[in-house]
Amino acid sequence: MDTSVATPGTGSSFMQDHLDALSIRDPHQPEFLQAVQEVIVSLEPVIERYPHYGRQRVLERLLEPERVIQFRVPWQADDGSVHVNRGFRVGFNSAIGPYKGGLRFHPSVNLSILKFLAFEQVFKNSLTGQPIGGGKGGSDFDPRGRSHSEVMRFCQSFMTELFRHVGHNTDVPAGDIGVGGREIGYLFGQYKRITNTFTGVLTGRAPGWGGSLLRPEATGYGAVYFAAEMAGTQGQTLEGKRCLVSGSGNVAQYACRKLIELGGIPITLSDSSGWIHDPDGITEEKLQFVMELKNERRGRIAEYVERFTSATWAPVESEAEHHPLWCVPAEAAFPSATQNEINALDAAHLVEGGVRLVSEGANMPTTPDAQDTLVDAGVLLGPGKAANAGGVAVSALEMAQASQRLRWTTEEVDRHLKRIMHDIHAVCLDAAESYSFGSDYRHGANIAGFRKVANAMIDQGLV
Ligand code: NDP
Ligand code: 2IT
Repeated sequence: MDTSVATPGTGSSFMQDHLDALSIRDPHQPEFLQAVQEVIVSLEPVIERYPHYGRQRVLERLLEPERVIQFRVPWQADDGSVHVNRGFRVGFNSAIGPYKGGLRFHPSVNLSILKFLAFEQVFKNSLTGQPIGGGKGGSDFDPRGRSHSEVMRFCQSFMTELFRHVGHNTDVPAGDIGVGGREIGYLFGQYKRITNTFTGVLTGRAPGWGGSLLRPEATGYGAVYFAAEMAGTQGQTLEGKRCLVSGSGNVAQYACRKLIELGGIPITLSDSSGWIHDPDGITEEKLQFVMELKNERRGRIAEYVERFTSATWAPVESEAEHHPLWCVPAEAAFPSATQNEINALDAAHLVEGGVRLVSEGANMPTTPDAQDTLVDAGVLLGPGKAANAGGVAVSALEMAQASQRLRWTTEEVDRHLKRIMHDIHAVCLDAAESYSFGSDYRHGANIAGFRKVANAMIDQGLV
């Protein structure tokens, strides 16, 4: 099939031509197409300014993953029943370093979702300033309700195929939804056993066996540091600001902790069953309860209101037109659950409720029309590929520590994380301004992320 497209930079059909070509190739990958659309919309002026990008077809090459691996993952449940899941690893781009990105275990996982995540990761990783390419993987395995031994057997089976495709200089996976410290442990154990090596093949390891201090905290902390940078451009801080946080997993928990530390007031959390509103604010003590509930007992956020009577819980309908969490009046929002969790109606509610700043802890949590609603209303919007880059940035620091066989202190890692988030913010603003996109961080992140990868691809020839 000839999927070639018109020479870029030739007018307003630039984006449409690329999307049309891509939708012919991947008609059933809506999340991937959405992620691509969100990036291409920023790149036309870049390709006009640097025509060799067009001649070298850098964008067309960048839109095609370098490799996609799919495999069978058979495993046995505690009751003896046999199950088969799908495993994936997408190596999207290795121009600036080995593939780097998380593994997601969730029943919704498919190739479209992993390609969108891996594509985003290419730009995010470039923005961190660290030498890491972009990748993502995972499985449609649902860890919810599974025992520790079932999760262990699943992870072992998953790694029994994945091991031949990854490596500390080739592809370095980490966590994402449904994959935390427990899963990384089981995956690492199996990799070590099969390969007879102890290397930094995975990040998010426990500090006792090669992990970096502050890696669990890094994504949530980074999203709050990014928000503080955005607020700083208006001469403001996060102090006293009521903050809507969605999700109640890794990113949401540590976003809450850093908000509390900086004087912000997180007032909501959620999971896929419902959401809580605590108008008195989620304090460190309440957060400790949430962490024990979600990370140890693996319970539901509904239990929060049994313990803290100041709060209310409400269920969410998966087919609902909007999510009521985004109707709560507040000054800032940290979507930290999953993709497309804020639609245009939710965005209108955020604006009506007084939100002036949104920092995306999750990947692509805001639909494109919702983003436009926010930006048009003057809301400062930190896109996920910039705002949540702290997690992968500290993963890269974990790789550096593993190579050196050294361990940095919490203070050292935090200093690096703060600096990296500060730099990403500055680089995004600078790129947006130099292409006349004002202070629209979306364009800045896309352009700055793209330039570094595109230049590396050209330097390395047609590979
Ligand atoms: P966790 O698995 O720790 O937590 C995920 C949270 O989001 C849970 O509360 C979960 O609820 C909720 N959630 C997941 N899927 C859905 C859904 N389809 N609908 C509603 N709620 C949902 O994952 P993380 O906190 O690590 O990841 C959250 C987001 O942050 C993701 O978008 C991820 O890609 C992104 N991210 C994560 C990084 C990391 O370092 N972990 C780095 C950068 C981005 P339930 O328990 O009911 O499923
Ligand atoms: O989306 C992400 O950036 C992550 N899930 C973290 C990836 C990583 O390699 O730490």
